[in-house]
Amino acid sequence: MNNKNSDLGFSTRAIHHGYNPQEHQGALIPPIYLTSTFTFATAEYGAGCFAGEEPGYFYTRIGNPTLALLEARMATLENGEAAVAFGSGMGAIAATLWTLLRPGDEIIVGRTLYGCTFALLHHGLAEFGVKVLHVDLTDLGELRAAISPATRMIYFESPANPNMQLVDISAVAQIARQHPQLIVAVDNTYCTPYLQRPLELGADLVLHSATKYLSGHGDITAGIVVTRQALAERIRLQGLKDLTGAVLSPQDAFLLMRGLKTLALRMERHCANAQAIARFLEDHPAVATVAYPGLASFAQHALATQQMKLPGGMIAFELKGGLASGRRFMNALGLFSRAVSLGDAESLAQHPASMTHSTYTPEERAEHAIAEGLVRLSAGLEDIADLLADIAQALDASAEPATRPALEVVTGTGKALP
Ligand code: 4LM
Repeated sequence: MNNKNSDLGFSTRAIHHGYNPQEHQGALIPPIYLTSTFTFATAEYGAGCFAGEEPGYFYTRIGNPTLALLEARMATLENGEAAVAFGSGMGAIAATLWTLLRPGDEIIVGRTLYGCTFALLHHGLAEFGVKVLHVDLTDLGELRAAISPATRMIYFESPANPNMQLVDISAVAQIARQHPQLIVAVDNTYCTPYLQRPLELGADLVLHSATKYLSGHGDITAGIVVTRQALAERIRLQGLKDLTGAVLSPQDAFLLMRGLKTLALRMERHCANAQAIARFLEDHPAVATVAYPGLASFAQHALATQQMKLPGGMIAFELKGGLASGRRFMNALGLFSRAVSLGDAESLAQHPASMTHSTYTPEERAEHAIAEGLVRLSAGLEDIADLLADIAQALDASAEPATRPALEVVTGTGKALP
């Protein structure tokens, strides 16, 4: 198989890129290099490796052939020069920010971010002298006004976790181009490169929690950064090697590559299921709001169509009965699991204000557009009729007991699993 970033299609590269069985005893599946260290033929060669003068592996925290194959595949799928793998999404984010920011620097971030990213910025970097500025990136005038000579990075999620707000990646990148010191970093976890490729839209760096759709089976934690070669090397040698040590295990890199092979197929199904669920919720009388980029009613539907291949597998919605109804809805689910994380084969439901975004204070959630009653769904790969039936019965059970139809069973338990 040709190892170059060629004209081959997305899935072909996800399955074959960077691997030639004939170089590995004919093994169809790449071997796992399950080793923490590598031997040196001579002391001089080992010294050369450490000095960066010899090619070759010397310690898995810095590099490993299994991790290198995963990194090559992620780089080609995001259409970037190089990638660095990490033991979690937070490992990737922390290593990148600690490498690229110094005391006195400023970072502009989107209005809404995943809870632990928010905590890293405000309880980590800010306490080490980095100024964190939240900007509504849908207002490009506000962005222009916020950039100062000390700004080093613009960092955001699109769609944002959990409220689904989008950012026009091309527009932000165009503004950033006028400031050569600026790096535009996009957390592409919700989309994966199958739905959205920020580097092609002008961003400098893409990050992922590969725990989610990329691996796709809820059995590992992993993270990835894709960017230019020189920047990737800096992040590897500082952020990964020295500042966090957040290395991915070769076994988990293998599972992640196994997940990548079916990424396109899975994303198509996640998106189709989410679209059907969003439509169902929108038409239901108990539902107050639904945020899903594939709905015509979604405020940024046009932008979604422009920069995303499909609208994704995540939905945020609120019930008319607010938080109390949301809790009853969640407790009544039978097929959906009550769990954080996303992008698994299993459909998941969680409550951001008390779970993934409990790192924000209630006042901060209000300021950052995270409603207390918001429920987040990750549409899995199950049959859509079963998912809709589960949601329908849980919505019925979410009504206040006094307002439920008289003959309805009040236990509110979900559909039992076999
Ligand atoms: C969750 N999310 O939302 P690790 N970036 C984004 C994320 O959603 C996450 C991370 C980074 C959730 C986890 C419990 C947009 C995580 C962090 O969990 O460190 O792989 O990724 O449910």
